Amino acid sequence: MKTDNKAINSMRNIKKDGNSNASDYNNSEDIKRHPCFSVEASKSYGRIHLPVAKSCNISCNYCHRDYDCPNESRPGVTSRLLTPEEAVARIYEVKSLYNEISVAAVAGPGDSLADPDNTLKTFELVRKEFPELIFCMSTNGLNLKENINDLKDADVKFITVTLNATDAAIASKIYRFVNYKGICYKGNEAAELLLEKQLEGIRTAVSKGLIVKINSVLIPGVNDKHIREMSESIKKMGVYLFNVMPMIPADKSFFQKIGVPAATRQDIANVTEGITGINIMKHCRQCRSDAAGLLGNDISSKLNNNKEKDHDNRKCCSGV
Ligand code: CLF
Ligand code: SF4
Repeated sequence: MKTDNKAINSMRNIKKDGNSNASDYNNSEDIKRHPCFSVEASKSYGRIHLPVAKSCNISCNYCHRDYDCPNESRPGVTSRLLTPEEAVARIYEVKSLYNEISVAAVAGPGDSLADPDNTLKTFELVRKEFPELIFCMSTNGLNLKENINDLKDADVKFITVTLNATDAAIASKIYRFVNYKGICYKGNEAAELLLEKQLEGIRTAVSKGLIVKINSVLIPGVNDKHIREMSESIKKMGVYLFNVMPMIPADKSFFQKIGVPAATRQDIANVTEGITGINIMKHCRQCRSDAAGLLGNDISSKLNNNKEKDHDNRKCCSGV
């Protein structure tokens, strides 16, 4: 299978560059069972998202926190938060409906590392009950570097970072604020800080042997002309997979209010055409933060999930 051979070759090349560790072989085996990293795997293996991450620490202009994080999750649906203990029970519930679950992930509804304790506790509890599951996590990257060792210790193998620009001037049009260690940054300062932390986090994750995917939200008129340049940068960092997703501005988000249009699948095809040297994901479903089952046959609507709206709205220093 083309993608999986590429995966193994990519791992070998990383090893040649001395940029990875002894778990590489196991990692390539894991790719063959990860439905997002292998199209072939997505036909039979499912994933479960455990919505335990309540808060967020940045403000993306396409987001409104009445909804799931659009960086990894489809906006428009509010997921019920789970405690780490409930997350374990959720896996039993999902496996009773579809047993071929290979990946357990934390992907919102806020940022997985805004308050890392719940995320790490969830992985710890799940590992005790389900030793066979591969762990995956998505994040905006702000707190990634400082949590890498804990994530490694928790046996997380796959990390997705949402990186919408590698140019701070472009990033400054995408984020309203960044709240880092209790201090609120805005404008260029926020964009530069977030970008610095994202790049440090990505490089550290790769150097520690984690398999990294970059999600980029394609925002018409904002970062669409920048995607190719980004692909060159992330290739050099050892990122394994690049997933360009169409922006679907959340209801009441800043971009929706000022009329930035949603991107289309054709826009994605146009901007990714001709990119080489990095795997391009083409089967993303922009799933919600409580998604479960096969990518092509989500069973989350069958779960005990009473859609209560109980996750935080973010607060910045100015109370935005
Ligand atoms: Fe979930 Fe993301 Fe892990 Fe997959 S989803 S945290 S890498 S287990 Fe997959 Fe869903 Fe697309 Fe994400 S289809 S939104 S890429
Ligand atoms: Fe919204 Fe935070 Fe996700 Fe950005 S990272 S889309 S602000 S939840």
